[in-house]
Amino acid sequence: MTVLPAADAPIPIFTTLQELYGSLTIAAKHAGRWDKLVREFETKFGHKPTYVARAPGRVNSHDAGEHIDYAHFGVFPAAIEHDILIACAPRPASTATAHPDHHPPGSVVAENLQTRYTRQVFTPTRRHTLGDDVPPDAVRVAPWHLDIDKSELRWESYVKAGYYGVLNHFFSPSSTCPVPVPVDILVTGTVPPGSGLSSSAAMVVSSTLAFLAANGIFDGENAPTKGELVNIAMENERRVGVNSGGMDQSASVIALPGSALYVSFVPSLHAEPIVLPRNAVFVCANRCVQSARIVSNKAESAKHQYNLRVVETLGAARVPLKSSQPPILARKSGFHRDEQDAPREDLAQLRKGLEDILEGNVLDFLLSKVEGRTSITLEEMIEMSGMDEVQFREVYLSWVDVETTHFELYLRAKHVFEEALRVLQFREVCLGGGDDEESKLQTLGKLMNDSHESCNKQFDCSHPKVNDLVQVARNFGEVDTGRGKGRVYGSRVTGAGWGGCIVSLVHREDVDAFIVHVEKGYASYEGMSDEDLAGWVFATEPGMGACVFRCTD
Ligand code: NG1
Repeated sequence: MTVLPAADAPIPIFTTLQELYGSLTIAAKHAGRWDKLVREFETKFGHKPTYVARAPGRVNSHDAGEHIDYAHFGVFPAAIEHDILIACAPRPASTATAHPDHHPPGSVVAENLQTRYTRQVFTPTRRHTLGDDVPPDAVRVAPWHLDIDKSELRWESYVKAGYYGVLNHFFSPSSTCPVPVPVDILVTGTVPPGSGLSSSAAMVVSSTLAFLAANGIFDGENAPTKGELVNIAMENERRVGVNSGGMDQSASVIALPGSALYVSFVPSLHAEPIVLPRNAVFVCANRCVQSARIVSNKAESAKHQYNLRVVETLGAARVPLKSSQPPILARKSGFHRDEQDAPREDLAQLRKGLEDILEGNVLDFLLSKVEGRTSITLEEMIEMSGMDEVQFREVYLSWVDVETTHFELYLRAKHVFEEALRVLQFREVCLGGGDDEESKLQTLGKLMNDSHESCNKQFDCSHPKVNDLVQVARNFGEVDTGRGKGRVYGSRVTGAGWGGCIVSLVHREDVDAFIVHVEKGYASYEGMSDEDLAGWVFATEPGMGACVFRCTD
């Protein structure tokens, strides 16, 4: 039997929850939500769903690899059990009378099980970008368009973002699919929004899958592979204003139960499932405030947080080009290009290159010439880049909204290279057969702690409250569990940061005690019900990536 590389495998289609979750126990835990979703769909729309699309959130795992995916360095995420489910079906002509105005081809009626999210109805149109005198044919073949309101965070924007890619990839005039069908969808989810656990990618991936399924694309030859779905989902996510890397989409789509994924982006997307040490359990704890990236990509904070880091990181990669520094600094962009025949990245060479950079004084080039500060002004950055201002603005600033007087290239680059090296070390420890389990866990924990220090001090993407939570988690190492000192090996912020979740590496036998310790020790959890706490602090095993469930009677 030929084993397909993980990214080339087809999107799985299941008809039982046990197969889907890979475990009867987990399936039983979730069966109630699935039943409710299917029942509510019928109540709301008057017909049954044909498919449920599922996409999980992500923890960056097990763990090093924060803020390096958009610089095209490999990352090490895993999918979590928390997921977004979207029940969907083509709207039968017989129910058109229920929605008389909403039955044109491709129209969508979108509902959410959370009552605070209201029903949304929208229809894509073809939008040309030519002048006023447009021949009718030009409109017919123009790209599909959906209005996405980027001025505020709206739940349906993620649904529309997923649909956008389906329309433009599968319903182009040259494609074999004629016109999109009208679709009804119902959304529910358990990924806490804005927590660094990738709720946005899970929404976009599941929406993409739902529209593919409702349009019968899984029934034909056009069904995308997992890798293709990642690329479509990444493009889709950019429609909501985030120029993110591909880590979240890769984990959400390609993940396999029991493994984390080493995802590399150069020369093209490649995912390698890697089994973690047997006793390694990762526990997420939420600082109870949403991550800045999520609430902000269109609003204030992204301008001086996530999006600014993207510009600083790309700028740091660009600047040394002028001074003919090692080509490793010039990571190839656009990893989604299909370069299947290109040789895989040589990780030993990459590691050696990173070590050389970090040991030498290559990065000093990025330091400010002004005594006492490391950051540089825009003018200085343009000057160092060797580009003229118009060119520089076009390449680095025209597509992103940033607000700053200074750019911190040196510290950001140092974080990126050190973090990229930690990911390779993390991967090697997991793969290495030699060491005993305990010393493996200790090494992984140290890498996580180092990663947190770097996120906090060099990348400036932590938060005082997140640091408090990390400290509470690490203090478990001083607690007597009755079996000796608590075995927490490392703790760090996960995801974009500036709030959100931390993730801790804990010995399997100590997980329950660790959770109690964190729940009691972190001041913001005081007075919360057990049910709420269960949503804020939870252990997670690497879970299954996105899939489609075919509903049968
Ligand atoms: P979260 O915080 O889960 O949204 C974001 C980016 C990732 C990656 C991390 C930082 C999105 C969808 N995801 O993750 O690509 O850059 O931050 O490592 O924006």
